[in-house]
Amino acid sequence: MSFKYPAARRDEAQVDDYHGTKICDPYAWLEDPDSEKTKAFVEEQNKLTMPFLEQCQVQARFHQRLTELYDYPKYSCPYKRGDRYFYFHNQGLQNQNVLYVQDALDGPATVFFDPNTLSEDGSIALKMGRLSEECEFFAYSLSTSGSDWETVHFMKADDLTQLPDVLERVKFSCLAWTHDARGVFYNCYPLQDGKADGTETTANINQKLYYHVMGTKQSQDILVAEFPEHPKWQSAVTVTDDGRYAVLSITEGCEPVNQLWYCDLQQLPGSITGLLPWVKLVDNFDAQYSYVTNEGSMFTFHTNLDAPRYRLINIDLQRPDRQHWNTLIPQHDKDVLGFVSCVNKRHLLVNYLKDVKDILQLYELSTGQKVRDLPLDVGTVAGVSCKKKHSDFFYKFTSFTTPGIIYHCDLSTETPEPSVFRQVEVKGINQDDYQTSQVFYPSKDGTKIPMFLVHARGLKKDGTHPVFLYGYGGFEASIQPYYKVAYLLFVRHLGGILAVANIRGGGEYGLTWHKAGTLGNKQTCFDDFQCAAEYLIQEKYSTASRIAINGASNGGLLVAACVNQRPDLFSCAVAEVGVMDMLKFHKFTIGHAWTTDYGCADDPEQFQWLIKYSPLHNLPPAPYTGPPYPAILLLTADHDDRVVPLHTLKYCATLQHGAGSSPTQRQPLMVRVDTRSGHGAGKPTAKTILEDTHIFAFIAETLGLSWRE
Ligand code: X97
Repeated sequence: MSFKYPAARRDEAQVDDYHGTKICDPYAWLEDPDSEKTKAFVEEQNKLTMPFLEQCQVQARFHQRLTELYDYPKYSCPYKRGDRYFYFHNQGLQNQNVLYVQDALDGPATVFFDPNTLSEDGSIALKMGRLSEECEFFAYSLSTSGSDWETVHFMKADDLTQLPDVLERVKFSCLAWTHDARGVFYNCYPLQDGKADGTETTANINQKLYYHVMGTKQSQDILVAEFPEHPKWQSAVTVTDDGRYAVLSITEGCEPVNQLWYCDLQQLPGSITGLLPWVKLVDNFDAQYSYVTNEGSMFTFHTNLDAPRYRLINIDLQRPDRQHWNTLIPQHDKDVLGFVSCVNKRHLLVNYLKDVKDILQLYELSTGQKVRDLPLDVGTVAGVSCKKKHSDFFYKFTSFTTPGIIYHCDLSTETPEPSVFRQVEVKGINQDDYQTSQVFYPSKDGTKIPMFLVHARGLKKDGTHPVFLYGYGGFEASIQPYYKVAYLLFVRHLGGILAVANIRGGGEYGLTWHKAGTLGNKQTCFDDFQCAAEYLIQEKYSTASRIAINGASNGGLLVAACVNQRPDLFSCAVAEVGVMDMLKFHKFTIGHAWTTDYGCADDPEQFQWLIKYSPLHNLPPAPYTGPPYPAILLLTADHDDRVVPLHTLKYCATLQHGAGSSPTQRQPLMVRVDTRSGHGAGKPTAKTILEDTHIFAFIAETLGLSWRE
C-alpha cells in the first residue's frame, strides 16, 4: 500500500544565507501557527493519520488492555507540613493526581486539592505546589493544555479558602515562601509581546524575579532581581532550611553551571521592598552549585567544580574565598553523586547513580562520614520526601516491573530500619513473566554503552523478536528504569523486547559522559544509538526488519537523525515532539537555552556541526530513489511551547515530499498533531493512554506484529 500525502506548497524563493551557504527553507510558512494555511496543513495530516491509527489491527485490544492495566492506584511519598501529612494519589484512571491531607499517617485522608475539578477533560494540571513553612498557605501553579505557562494561585491551608492573589506570565519559575509566610519569590516574563497561551513561538527572554506579598496585586510585586544586560539569564531562589537566607541560582541555558548569589534576609533593614542587596558568592558560570543545607553561615553545596561526578563542599559565608572552601564528600571514583537532602538535623540522605542504578546512603552532616547503606533493589528512586527538622523520611522505589514501593524510615528510633509504607500491586501483570537485564555494548569508538533489556523470561536468542529501542542522549539527563504499562504490554502481548540505551549526552556517568555527546560531539549520540541496534542484531535478539526506535524531544531529534543516517537499520521510527530544525531552533520560545548542548547556526563553525545532522536538512530531496524509509510516526501538539510544533510540521512536509514520493516507499510517513496538549508535562491520563495506544498500534501494524493472549 502506498499513501497519498496532502499537497503542501513549496516556497523555493525562501532562502537563508548562513555564512555564505544558501539554505532553502521551502516550508518556512509552517512557522506561523496561526495562519489558515498551517491550520489546513495540520487538519489534512490528521485526516490521513487518525483513521490509519484507528484501523490498526491491535488498536482496540491494546487500548482496552492498557486502560484495564493502567487502572491501579498510584501514590507519592507523603510529606509533613505543620502537624499534617500531604500526598498525591490517583485512583487509577483519574486524569490528574489529587493532593490529599491527613492528621496521621494511619488516619483518614481528605481531598486537599483536586485538579480534576478544574476542567472537563483534565487539561488543567497542577505544576508547582508549595505549603508555607508552618502550613498557613498553599501556593500552587496551574498550566493549561500542556503549556509551560503557569498561573499561580493561593489557598488558606486550614479551611481551604481560595485567596484573591493571582500571578500570571509565570514560566520556568521557582516558588519559594519566606518562612514568615508574608509572600513568595517567583519568576515571570512580564514584557513578552502578544499572546502567551502556549501556541505562540515568541522567544522567552528577560525573565525577572519578584517577591509577591500576600494580599497585594501582582502589579505591586517587588522586583528583587533582573538582568537587562543578559536577556537569556534565568534565576531561581531557594529559601534556606533555617529561613534566614535567600539563595539565588542563575543559569544561562541548560548547561549544569550557575552563578550563586545570596541575601541575608535577617540583615535587611525592614521587609523586602526593592532589588535585594545580593552578595555574589560565585559570579561566573564555571561550575554548578546547588544548595543542600546550612548551619548558620556554613553552607553545604552539591557541585561539579573540579568533579565531573559531583561532590559536596562546604563554604563559610564569613570566609568566602576559594582557598577556604572544603570538601565534605569527595567525588566517587566511578559513581555519580545525585540528589542530597538533609534530614534529622544532622544527617544527609545521599543518592548515587551506579551504572544507571540508584543507591541510597545516609551520611553525617558534620563529618561527611557514611553512616549506613539503605537497601535498594535494582532500579530507581522515583521520589523522596525529607526535611531537615524532621527525623523521618520517605522514599519511593520503582523499576521497569515495579510500579512503586514507598519506604518509611525514622531515625529517632533505637534501630532505624526502613519499612515498607505502601506497596501497590497491578492486577493482571505477573512480575515473573518479565526479565530485566543490563548489557554493555561497544559503540563505534569502542566505548561501552549500558543498555537495559526487558523481555519475556527465558527468551530465545533466535533473531526473531521485535524491539522497541528507546534513547534520549542529551542535557545530562539519565534515563533510569521506570514503570510504564504500555512497555509491559509490548513485551507480554506483542512478544517484544524493550531496550533502553543509555547513550552519551546524558548524565549516566556524570559531566564527561554528557559532554561526550554535545556540541561538536553530537554525532556520538547517534553513533551510540545505531550501535545499540547493531548489537541487538548481532547478538541475535532481532533483525532490522523488527526494530522500532523511539524518543521524545531531544530524543525525537535522535530518532530523526538516525533514520536519515541509517534508513536500513530500523523498520519503524516514532519521533515525539522532536527538535528537527537545527538551524533555527534558537529563535523560538526557550530554544536559545539549548545552544549549550547543540551550538547555534549563527556561529560559522557551529553551523558546520549542525548542518551535518539537522533532521530537516538531511532528508532526501524529490525525486527519491534510495532505500525506502522505515515507517515513521511523528507526534506533536498545538500547545507544545517547549519544542514548538513547526519543527515536526516542516520535517513532515519535507519527508513526505522526498522519501514519500518514492514508488518503493510502502511504509507510512505520518504525523499525529494533538490538540489541547503540549510537550508532555501534565498530560491527562486519558490522553496518555490514547497516545501510547496509537504509538504501539502503529509499531505493531508496520512491523507486522499480532496480539498474543
Ligand atoms: C529546557 O529547555 C528547560 C527550559 C527552561 N530552563 C532552562 N534552564 C533550566 C530551565 O533554560 O528550566 C533548567 C532546568 C533543568 C535542567 C536544565 C535547565 C533552569 C531554569 C531556572 C533555574 C535553573 C535551571 N530543558 C530541555 C528541553 O526541554 C531539557 C532539560 C530542560 N529541551 C527540549 C532540550 C531540547 C528539546
